[in-house]
Amino acid sequence: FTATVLGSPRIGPRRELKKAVESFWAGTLDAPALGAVARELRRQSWTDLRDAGIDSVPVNVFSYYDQMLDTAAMLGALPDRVAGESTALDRYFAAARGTATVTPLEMTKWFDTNYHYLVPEISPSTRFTLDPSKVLGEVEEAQALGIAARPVLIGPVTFLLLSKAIDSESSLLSRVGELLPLYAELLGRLADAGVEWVQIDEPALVADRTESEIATAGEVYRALSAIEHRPAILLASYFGDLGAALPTLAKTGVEGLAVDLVAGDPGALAAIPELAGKHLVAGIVDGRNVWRNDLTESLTTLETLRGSARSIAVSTSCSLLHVPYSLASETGLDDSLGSWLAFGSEKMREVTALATGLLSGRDAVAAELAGAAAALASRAADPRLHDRAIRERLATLKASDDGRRPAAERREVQAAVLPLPLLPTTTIGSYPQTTAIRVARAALRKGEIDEAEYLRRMRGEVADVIALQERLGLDVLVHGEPERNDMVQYFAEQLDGFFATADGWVQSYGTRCVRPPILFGDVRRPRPMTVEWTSYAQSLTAKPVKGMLTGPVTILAWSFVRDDQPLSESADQVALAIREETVDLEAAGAQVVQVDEPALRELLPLRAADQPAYLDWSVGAFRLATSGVADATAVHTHLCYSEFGEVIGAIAGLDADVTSIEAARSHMEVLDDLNAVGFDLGVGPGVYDIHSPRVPSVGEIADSLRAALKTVPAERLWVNPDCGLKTRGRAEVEASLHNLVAATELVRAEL
Ligand code: THG
Ligand code: ZN
Repeated sequence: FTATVLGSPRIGPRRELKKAVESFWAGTLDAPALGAVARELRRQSWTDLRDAGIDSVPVNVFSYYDQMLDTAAMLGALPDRVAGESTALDRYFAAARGTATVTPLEMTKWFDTNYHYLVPEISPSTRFTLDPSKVLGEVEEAQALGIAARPVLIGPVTFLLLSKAIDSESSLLSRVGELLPLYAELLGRLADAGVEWVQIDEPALVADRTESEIATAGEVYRALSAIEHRPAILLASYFGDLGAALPTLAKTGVEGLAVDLVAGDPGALAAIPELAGKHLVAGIVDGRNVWRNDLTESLTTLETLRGSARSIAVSTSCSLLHVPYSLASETGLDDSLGSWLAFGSEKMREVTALATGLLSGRDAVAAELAGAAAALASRAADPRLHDRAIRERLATLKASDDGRRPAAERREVQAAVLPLPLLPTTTIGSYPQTTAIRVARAALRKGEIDEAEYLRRMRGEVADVIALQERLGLDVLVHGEPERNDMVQYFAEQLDGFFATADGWVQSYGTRCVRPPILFGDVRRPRPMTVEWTSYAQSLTAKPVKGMLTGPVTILAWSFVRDDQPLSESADQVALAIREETVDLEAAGAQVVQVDEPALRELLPLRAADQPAYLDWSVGAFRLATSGVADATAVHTHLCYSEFGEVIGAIAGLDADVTSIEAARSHMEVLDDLNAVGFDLGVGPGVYDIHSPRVPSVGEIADSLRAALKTVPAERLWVNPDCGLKTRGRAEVEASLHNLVAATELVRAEL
């Protein structure tokens, strides 16, 4: 084959799958009807690819929830606790999202993307068995439509490396021998079905791996390629370079290798003599970002690779799961911005144009090359990408800013201007997005109410949340963020340099989607973004109200970013805008300003060698964003997604006066980790898990606090839930916070 993609989005161009699955959960759609929606989405996706000229179409990339969960189901590795559910689909969804009695699998980030996968649990009692029905079913369905189907599997190495070992200390990779016969049987079944190529994904091999892990991967693919009755194997990697694993894998008998030429280095391929016998699937169209491809430059790269491999197919760098379906629905784009972009459907056509150019010469695609070149030229020349004033201000500021005075000095000043009790209580920022809020937002969108009426209703919500917090007796209040949908979208809508899409949905996990804004130009804050809300809330209470902002790293992590300058430069520009906002909040009377960085961990590079530079610029951007306020103003931050690991040292580097952090599920262990890196600032370890609807008792919150006090002196300890409350119901929140305040009073009395 000559043109392909490594995978496709599956949620549906108008999020049809989300709606169908949620209806199934609600009991208003039955399983056969859900199956019909899914089948139609697959048909549409495959025929779109074929019609764009893709001559090998990935199948088995559809999923009702997640591809790792699908793989666990295929290998008989769903946890025992779902066995009681009555159908396979019920067992599948029970593992994904739990039931009244079953806890779901954990969810975590898929490499350095904003997609989350479910973490399979493998215990010594797990007996792997093959259930090939999903993949064989999709192959048959595609073949019936006359589609050249290439089934995609997650490979055994990645499956085990990304799973969680239960009741065992040894590496799960040692169990790969149990999976090999299952993959072997599956390859035979696929060959029986007439499949020519199978794609086996091993993205785990682009992260740092030990020699022994790489050796195991080599053995696995030597064994699988030694099987006689099987399709040709395309071993796929993405999100980076295979590095040391590349020569090992190239020496195995797999027929094809898919490599990421966007995140990885095409130069590394020339040094591998074994590639000469293989089909190289060159991932040169970025599957993670939305910029139109520089087709001329890509063709040059592809032409230089021609000598290294037996044959070359053009592809995306990774699955198109990570970009929206199509530009067609984005009507709010100006002509130039529109011409710079490529979403999923446009990327398919870039792939086929490059394949044609490579096969038949540049003249065959002259119009496509000229179109891309014109778009690139227009982008490079656009004044919105080069704001002299912003760049000069940033340079001056960076040269002159010496950051804040030492934390201990700040603490004294802050305690004098804002006396607080020991163990101050607060919440992270958001309160439940009530039905009234959603109704008002929908009515505004449909033009049923005007902006003034919308604002009036949102101010009513703020007043309710302030009254609630006063009734509960919390110490530092928030306005509750009723006016924000997604926090990143909210800021992007107000900053120059960002485009907020109308319909650019990307799956985040399960049926949940986000619309990442597009950072295309230099960032400027035309006017204050949050000051009116905070000031209004402050006018209703004598207690301090926190200003609530999102930090530069998180804004970038959840956006499509510029590819024409280093991410660190974009981060500094966003930091400058946030800094201006903190200064305005302070001028309006805010004594506490919170700048959240929940995604600090997410952008961490996959390879250790690249991590120090990232931590340096990301921490630098946060400090730039927060060092504009006076010593008397307390800077708070909030981090979530428990596994802090390599970023724990950076948390101290942020130098925030108070850090609230997810800790409830890790039983306060994170506090020991913070101590170990010398962290001595204020800390609010989440005292209960907001991801569950359960109301924590006074006793258990008090126990959490007593546990925290073993590691953190009372003078530095804050009391808060472990994340924002927007996904929770009003009644649970009220009951939980009531207990939080009661527990705090109990423990204060013991001090
Ligand atoms: N915003 C963005 N990215 C994120 C999060 C976020 N990535 C990590 C984490 N939080 C993912 N969590 C969620 C949680 C809920 C939803 C999406 C991602 C969600 N989405 C709505 C849906 O799919 O129905 C749509 C939301 C909207 O209308 O904007 O509920 O917080 N960027
Ligand atoms: Zn959080």
